[in-house]
Amino acid sequence: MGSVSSTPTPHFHCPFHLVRRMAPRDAFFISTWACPAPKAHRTLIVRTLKGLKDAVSVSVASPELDGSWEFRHRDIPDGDRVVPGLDNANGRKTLRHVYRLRRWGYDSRSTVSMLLDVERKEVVCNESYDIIELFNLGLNRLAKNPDLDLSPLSLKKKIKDWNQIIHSNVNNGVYRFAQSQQAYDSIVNELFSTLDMVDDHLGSFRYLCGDVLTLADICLFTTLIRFDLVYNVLFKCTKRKLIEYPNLHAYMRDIHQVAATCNFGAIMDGYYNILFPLNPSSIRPAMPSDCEHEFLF
Ligand SMILES: N[C@@H](CCC(=O)N[C@@H](CS)C(=O)NCC(=O)O)C(=O)O
Repeated sequence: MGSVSSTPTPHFHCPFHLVRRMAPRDAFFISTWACPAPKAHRTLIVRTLKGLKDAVSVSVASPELDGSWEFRHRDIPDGDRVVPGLDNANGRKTLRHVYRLRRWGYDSRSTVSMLLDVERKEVVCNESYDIIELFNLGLNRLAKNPDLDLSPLSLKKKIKDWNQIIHSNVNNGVYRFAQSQQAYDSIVNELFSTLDMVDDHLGSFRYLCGDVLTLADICLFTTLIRFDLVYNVLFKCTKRKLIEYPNLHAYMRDIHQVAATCNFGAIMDGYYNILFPLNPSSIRPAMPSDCEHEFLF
């Protein structure tokens, strides 16, 4: 993660009907760079909401300057939230080593999130959206909240439509910049006109698809929560701050209270220390007080 690169293609998709059959207790281990990485963060939120903490253990890898992920302790107060640490499930030093545990080896990019079947030493999935769908319904017999459905059949179409908009214009939008002034200008406009549109929408609805929280909200939330802390400053998403959007900001606070899995220290440490070309000094900027963590509760 030494630089901002294109979204890697996942190699392991998981049709969850298949995984469900092979899911014995405690067989899962999800390895993820939890807080700095927005896509990995989704999986932690759904794991928490579904009550899968006992069934799915987590090891959090730290990003390194050479783009690899390492399991090592970083001095970040956890405030009861997931922070980078050791790989307790396999005792490996890097995520690449964990990928290579599989019988057939692995030579592609070692991305987070990754779900490993610890017993069989097999990578089950490394596509975050597949993992959250799996956690939502595929592991219900292990979940403490089996009745919670974040992707009900009646809302599937709406969720898909929102995901499409959010994925390209917002979630990936904040990363697609910096090739040229012209590219930057058009991306910035796309990003902010989408945020304007969502802010308007949230003036009439609590969540994207109406009054229930869905996977689409979780995918939007993990970008929003990083917006003022990181993207606004580091990625030059400067047209507006998120706190200037009244509905979006209230929505973000609302979801944050339901799914408090963020560690702001780990988010800032990850981006400002590691994205070298964008922040050569590694200096972490001071935030206005209403962007601080405590303010969100
Ligand atoms: N399609 C994947 C993309 C995951 C992804 O882009 N992971 C990034 C961090 S957010 C990563 O691990 N990058 C390391 C690399 O590309 O080598 C998903 O959503 O799970």
